Amino acid sequence: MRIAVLCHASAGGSGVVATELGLKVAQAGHDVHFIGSNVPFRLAGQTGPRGPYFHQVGSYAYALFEQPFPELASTNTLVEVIREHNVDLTHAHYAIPHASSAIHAREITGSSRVITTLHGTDVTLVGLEPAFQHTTRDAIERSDQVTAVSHFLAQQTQDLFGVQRDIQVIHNFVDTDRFVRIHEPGVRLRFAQPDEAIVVHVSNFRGVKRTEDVVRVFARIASEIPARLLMIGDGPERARTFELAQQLGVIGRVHFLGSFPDVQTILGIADLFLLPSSQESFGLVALEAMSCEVPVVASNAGGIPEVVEHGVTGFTCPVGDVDGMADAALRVLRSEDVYRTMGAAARRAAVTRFHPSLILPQYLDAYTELAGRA
Ligand code: GMT
Repeated sequence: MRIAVLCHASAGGSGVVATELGLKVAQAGHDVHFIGSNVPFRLAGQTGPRGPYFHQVGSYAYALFEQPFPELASTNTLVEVIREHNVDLTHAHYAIPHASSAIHAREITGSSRVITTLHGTDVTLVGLEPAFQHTTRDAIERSDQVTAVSHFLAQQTQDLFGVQRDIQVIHNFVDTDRFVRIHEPGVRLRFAQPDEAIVVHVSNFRGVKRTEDVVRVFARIASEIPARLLMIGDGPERARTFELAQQLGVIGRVHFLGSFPDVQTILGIADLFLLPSSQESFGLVALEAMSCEVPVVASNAGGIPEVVEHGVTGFTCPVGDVDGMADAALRVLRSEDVYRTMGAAARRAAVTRFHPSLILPQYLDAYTELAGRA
């Protein structure tokens, strides 16, 4: 099959899923064409003359207009790719703007079916804004097939937009060969003394990630046991979060490491992963931590409980329950037994429920079915 992929290039879960899926589909022998204004975060260095391919969307600014028209440019590039490469279907990650562009390109070309994967932000945050409500609903309704990354998100989409159509739930997956425990002691020693616990958070530091809660939970942990917090990522809340770490007197134990794609290099040495988000349709990074045998303490927002099993692979608490999360974290970090049992259960869940071999066929079946439609 020949598949076009539209996704966001920035460091966010949807771009990661689109990239990891596209790479696996390409490995399975299909032609995959990524289309975007920039190479997606985790795709850098992986495209080539035998695919997967990357086609850059042109940009055009004209003095008369306040803004360029990026969605039209993206649709235009997609039309070119569909025609030049006989694309069978377009996989749009996000209802807006990508599914809208893909539907527009389908209308122009009269070919290339559209499969849309909803990731959360497109539905529960941006898509709900009055400025985008009609276009989001239209994109969901007129896609040929729609998938959502959790049962929670599928239900939310139906409830919030009154959408009647079928939404297939396909959970995200993790590459369990790449996301593994790192056993060399030297790697841990770069960040922590042997007696210190390593707590990790990874996100794009948007308000919904509640990164200040991460620091508050950590401050309580650090007041009781030796520990370090490694903060990976960057975004609008970074400065405020840094300031809070200073105010709480833990800044010497908190390391802001910035944003980078190979997060397994840090997750592989973590003892605990924190994800206190106020909204999360799935929580891909929690799954990546679990694959590295790391217990997760998270909020019970959205689809997180479909990933983190309370009391088994970690603990989930109500959003904002800093004390509850700190107590849960200390329960894990104080007991070698709890830590090892939960870490092993986390890895087992990643392998038995979210392995690519379980998830990839679901997408390939959906692709085959769509490509076969007249
Ligand atoms: O929240 C993020 O980090 C970015 C966001 C995105 O849209 O790229 O992630 C969403 O998609 C991920 C992959 O499916 C999910 O794991 C995240 O839970 C989801 N974020 C939200 O729902 C807020």
